[in-house]
Amino acid sequence: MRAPLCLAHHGTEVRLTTYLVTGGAGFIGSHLADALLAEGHHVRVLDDFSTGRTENLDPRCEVMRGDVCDPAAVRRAMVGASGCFHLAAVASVVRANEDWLGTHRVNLGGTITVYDAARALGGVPVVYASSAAVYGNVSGVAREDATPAPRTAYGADKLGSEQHAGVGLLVHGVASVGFRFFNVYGPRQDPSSPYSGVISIFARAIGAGEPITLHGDGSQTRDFVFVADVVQHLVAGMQHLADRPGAYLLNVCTGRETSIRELAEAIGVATRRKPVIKDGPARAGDIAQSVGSPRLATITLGLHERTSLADGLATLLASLSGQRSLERV
Ligand code: NAD
Ligand code: UD2
Repeated sequence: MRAPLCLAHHGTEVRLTTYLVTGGAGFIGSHLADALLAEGHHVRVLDDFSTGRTENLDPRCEVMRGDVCDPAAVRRAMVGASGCFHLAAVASVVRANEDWLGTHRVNLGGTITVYDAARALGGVPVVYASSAAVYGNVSGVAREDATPAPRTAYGADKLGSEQHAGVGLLVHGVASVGFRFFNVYGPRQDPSSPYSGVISIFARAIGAGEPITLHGDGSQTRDFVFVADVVQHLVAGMQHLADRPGAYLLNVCTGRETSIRELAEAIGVATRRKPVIKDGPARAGDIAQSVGSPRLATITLGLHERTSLADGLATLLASLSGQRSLERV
């Protein structure tokens, strides 16, 4: 399938760049699709809509409903693409612990299916989502040269994705950037799912005057990174591969850690509602501290700015109130 044409104003043929986004109907993938469209690219989405939603997608996206574990579907979706952003996964630690084999099939099997299609099509560059879960319990700031020690099936599959990406370059010449996302938040993260991020759960509940539950004493910390910053890293990563092909691993984080109790207070301030807090048991295997170093990504990709938690929360809450006002219509 050749890239679609657009005719420049002086009538010469200009070929649009096509990018494949697996998981493009999801929280992060749909924001990436929006950014690629805004840059004038053609976006092809491969998604099975298991957690992704049609309403997340700009109608200009070309949508292929399919399973990332299906080699023929992935090959069809990747033909003619200048690059592949691979975000499709079961993005839940809890679900990976509950359905070990099923989530492994998607999170590692699906990822290798993507790499293998990239190989078969002559070396399509791949930018893929890994996770801070590969670090496990790191005391202090997590840097990319730390020894990975995943504590969940989810983290182990993300680490496997990184190791197969390295093989992909060595054996097959497939260039890649793996991004270790820390805790991503922003509009379209589905608060209704028990697997959703704590910020989307707290923002919806506090905004609605409903109680929130602090797991444990709320002292556990996270590095919360706004979805727009994640998209900026993904786009810059693909550009970097065009300039300097290789196999890279980079954190996507802010370098700032926030406790869950501080988070609840910050959302209370932003919503001008005092959070109603219930204490709950600590989550089994919960990570006590998670904060990353953004230094290597900054140096490699030249990305210096990260959205502050206050600014990110303000944007998220504005989008939620916008949704509520639409719902009232
Ligand atoms: P999401 O659930 O919103 O997006 C995942 C998308 O993949 C969905 O659209 C889903 O329908 C699709 N999908 C799932 N299984 C599929 C399959 N077999 N075939 C085709 N499509 C399939 O989650 P998200 O938060 O946007 O996560 C995107 C990526 O980022 C995932 O790889 C996730 O592991 C990773 N990640 C997310 C976070 C976070 O904080 N949200 C943190 C670390 C890593
Ligand atoms: C996130 C990702 C996970 C994986 C991991 C890597 C999500 C939803 N999960 O898991 O996919 O990448 O990072 O480190 O993005 N909490 C409460 N009350 C609630 C909900 C959560 O106290 O109602 C606590 C929870 O116990 C944890 C913290 O908030 O200590 C963050 O929880 P999370 O589910 O948002 O994300 P996390 O870090 O467990």
